[in-house]
Amino acid sequence: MQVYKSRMKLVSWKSLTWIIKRSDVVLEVVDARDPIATRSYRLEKLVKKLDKKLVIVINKSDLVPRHIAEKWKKIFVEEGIPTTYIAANQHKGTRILRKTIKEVAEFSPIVVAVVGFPKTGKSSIINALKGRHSASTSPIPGSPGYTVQARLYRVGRTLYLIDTPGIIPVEGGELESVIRGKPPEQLDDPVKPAIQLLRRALKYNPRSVKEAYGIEETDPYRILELIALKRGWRYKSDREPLIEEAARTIIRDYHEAKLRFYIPPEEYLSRKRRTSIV
Ligand SMILES: Nc1nc2c(ncn2[C@@H]2O[C@H](COP(=O)(O)OP(=O)(O)OP(=O)(O)O)[C@@H](O)[C@H]2O)c(=O)[nH]1
Ligand SMILES: [Mg+2]
Repeated sequence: MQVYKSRMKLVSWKSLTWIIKRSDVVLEVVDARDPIATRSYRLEKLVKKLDKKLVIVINKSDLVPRHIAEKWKKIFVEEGIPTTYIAANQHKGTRILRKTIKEVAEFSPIVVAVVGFPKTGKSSIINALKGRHSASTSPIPGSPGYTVQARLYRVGRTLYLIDTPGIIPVEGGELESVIRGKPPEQLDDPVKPAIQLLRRALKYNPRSVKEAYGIEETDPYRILELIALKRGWRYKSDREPLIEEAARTIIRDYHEAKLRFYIPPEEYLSRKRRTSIV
């Protein structure tokens, strides 16, 4: 297994502000599997303050049923934000995205900043809009190909896209901050987030663990042990299962969508209803 020791670079809010100031439209890229945890209210506020146009792009929509992507789109549109969904790696949804960008921008040429948490598919969206692979991409945070610095790409004659490194994931809840903020190799404790991921996977798609690992077990800790044993990962000292390595595998497999589940929009809606009553 390859281990990437390089320090991951994220975009600072200072440079993000600089980039947004120079843009007309900001695409906030979220992951269709969990759009709320990969959404940044801080970014949305910043875009509003700088008087720029915001578009939410729900990417990786191939990983959720179509009606789920539609529902998320409806939710965000009702919140007043133009939204489209896309499967960037399959170049699906690009025509509507292009149309949405042109509708919200008031003039041409249009400068568009593509912004979002690490690994939401910002660079893939640029490639999909360009129609060929120009921006480098990668599956795991910090692995070779992730975006290290902002870069401008031209698409056609009137569209300029700025690719950016991931935003520091401080808001998406602890799990997203941990798994998107560092390469899995650099996590001091990969077991805690992996257990959280497994709990979610089992809750939202009870078959996910069986499908990914052929293991029929519902205790997350035991699942880690079984994965380690299956792959022969043991501590040299006492031959106990090396669960840290199994935990890193879980995190990688979530990024690569081998561990498949998604958060249903209803959960967000009922939470919203509850908090608006209080
Ligand atoms: N299933 C699926 N995978 C996608 C999609 N778009 C991108 N990916 C994958 O997600 C991973 C991350 O994509 P990138 O385009 O590198 O994401 P990024 O947001 O630019 O990542 P950073 O630059 O590291 O912040 C890659 O492995 C892509 O192949 C999509 O629509 N569907
Ligand atoms: Mg990138």
